[in-house]
Parts: sequence; structure tokens; C-alpha cells
Amino acid sequence: LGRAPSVWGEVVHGLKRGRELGYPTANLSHDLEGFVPADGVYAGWLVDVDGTRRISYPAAISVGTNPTFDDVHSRQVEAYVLDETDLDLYGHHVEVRFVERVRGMTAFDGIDALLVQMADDVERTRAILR
Ligand code: FMN
Repeated sequence: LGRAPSVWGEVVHGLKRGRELGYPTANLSHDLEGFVPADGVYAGWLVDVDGTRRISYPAAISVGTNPTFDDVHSRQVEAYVLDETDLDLYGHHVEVRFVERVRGMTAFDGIDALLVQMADDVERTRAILR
């Protein structure tokens, strides 16, 4: 396509489980603009486009229904900004740019296995965006 595909939407409140996991994510509202790529994990950028400024943050992005848990039923796009634990983007309009696919979405047997994989996703994302 010549450039990274993007979606645009507002950051809404998710289930807040990501914070407990150590990977808080900015969840995009479901009425986003643009085409969401296939379920999986991607390296990319979360661009805060509020006001006249654009601030880009490196992010590990998850697309899917969070199949490890049985409480999310609709597909969602969520972005973990690398090394950020208290960035407050609620209500902000953001662009999520998908740079490279890292892997498919997986239903893990438990949280420990998911956390091991997410740590690896973060390192791969860091290497891709460097
Ligand atoms: N959820 C899964 O069920 N399987 C996965 O393979 C998976 N991979 C993820 C990889 C990354 C880099 C990130 C940021 C999230 C991933 N997730 C995955 C989604 C997490 O389950 C989700 O972020 C967490 O449950 C928090 O959800 P919440 O924002 O609704 O609280």
C-alpha cells in the first residue's frame, strides 16, 4: 500500500485488566474509521492527534477478542505504549498505525503464559520500530 495502514478512533475505557497485567492498553472505540487488519499482534504507533499537536508513541497493538479471557465478545483494537504505565489518553482521538505483523492472536491456558508472550511481543516491537 506504500504506507502503514491506520485506523482512527477515540480512546475508551476497557476492562482495566491490562493495568493489573502490567500492560495497560488504550482501547479504541468500536466506531473507528479505517480498516482493521486481521486478528493478531502488531508493532506500530499510537498517534495522539488531539488539538493541533501530533505525538507518536511506539506501541504493541492487539487486535481481537482477547480469547484467553471469556469476558470480551467483540473484536477490539488496543495499544500498549512501550514503557508507559500512567499515560492518560481517555477521550483522546488517536491514530493507530500498523507497521508490521508480529504474530496471530492466541487463546492461552492462563495469564502466566500470556505474560511471557507479551514480554516477547514488546521486545520484538522495540526491535521492529528501532
Ligand atoms: N489477549 C489474548 O487473549 N491473547 C493474546 O495472544 C494477546 N496478545 C496480546 C499482545 C499484546 C502486545 C497486547 C498489548 C495485548 C494482548 N492481548 C492478548 C490482549 C490482552 O488480553 C488485553 O490487553 C488485556 O486482557 C487487557 O484488556 P482490557 O484493556 O480490556 O482490560
